Amino acid sequence: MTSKQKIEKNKSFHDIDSKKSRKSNPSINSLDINEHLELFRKMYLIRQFENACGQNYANGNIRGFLHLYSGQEATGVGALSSLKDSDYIVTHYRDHGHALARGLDVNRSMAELFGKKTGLSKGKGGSMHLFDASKKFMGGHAIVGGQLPLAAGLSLSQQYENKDGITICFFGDGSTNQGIYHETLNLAAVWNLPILFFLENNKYGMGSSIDRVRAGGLDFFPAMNTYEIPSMEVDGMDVLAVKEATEIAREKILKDKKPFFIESKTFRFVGHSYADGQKYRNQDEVTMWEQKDPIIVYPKKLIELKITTNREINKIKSEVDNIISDAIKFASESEEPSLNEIYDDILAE
Ligand SMILES: Cc1ncc(C[n+]2csc(CCOP(=O)(O)OP(=O)(O)O)c2C)c(N)n1
Ligand SMILES: [Mg+2]
Repeated sequence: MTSKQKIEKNKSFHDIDSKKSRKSNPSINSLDINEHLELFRKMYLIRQFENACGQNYANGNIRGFLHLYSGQEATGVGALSSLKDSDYIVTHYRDHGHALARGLDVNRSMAELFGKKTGLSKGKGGSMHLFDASKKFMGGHAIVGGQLPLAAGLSLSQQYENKDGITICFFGDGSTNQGIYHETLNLAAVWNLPILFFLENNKYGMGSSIDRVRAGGLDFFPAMNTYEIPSMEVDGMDVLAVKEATEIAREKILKDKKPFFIESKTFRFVGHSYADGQKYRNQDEVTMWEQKDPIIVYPKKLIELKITTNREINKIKSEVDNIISDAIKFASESEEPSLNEIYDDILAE
């Protein structure tokens, strides 16, 4: 039985045996080689983008806060690969991975981090505010949990205007102790909004481990019973599992006309932000999660199964490395925003 059938069989999505779904190999044969390579390409693009951001932060080209997505690539790429052009995306401040997975321009993303005029938000938003309405990518939000009601509003517009599509809202475990999290879940359930709540549970909110700050255990998805929102857990280090889970969730949302909740168990390999000594976790834990690194594990599996070759993987890597070098060049050579524009695009009521 495939994991999809297994999930369908469950009346309640809360019953899913997470251990089995983690071990299962969801749909490796249901994708063709190009789809596999595209998933790998996107994950590798994100990792290299983040590595380049780290270097350019250290040398002063990028300023302000910098939160890297390294380690969580399978989650962002898996989820966004199952969405359609008609779907809205709203996310938190750890947003570079989602932006690149959605296909936002790499040069303009990097230029935004460099604070340049050519950036996605004209250089005035920076790392936490990547935005591209033409791709229905509605930010990049710095206030923890602040994106949840915005996403609910977008999904309400889809419902009200009878538009095709759903809204996906990414958020971290840290936002689940914000009042607005519970308010949004409640209202979305009451109004039957076409929204996919997508929790990236990386076990830490800054230096706070969830077992220190959460009542009710390490799993968040069972609590969705309270809101009567169907939910499921997925291995966030397995791009295929996340892709499949999101596909199922999207179909369910549109068919049943109800919200859905996915909890993706993942891990950030780096500190909360660039300047984080990580004294709150030990190296053994990091090393354990690094064994699941999707940038290593996924191509290894594809090569073992003879779906692709080492040569093909290396070719993708060198193409991506060139894209990143070009993006750094583009960002470095772009102009700063002019002082005359400082008050443009600002709305205060
Ligand atoms: C309302 C609010 N409170 C506090 C902060 C400071 N802050 C920034 S990130 C963060 C932790 C969020 O953790 P989580 O949601 O788990 O996301 P992760 O960093 O793990 O991706 C906090 C407390 C903030 N930005 N907004
Ligand atoms: Mg977290």
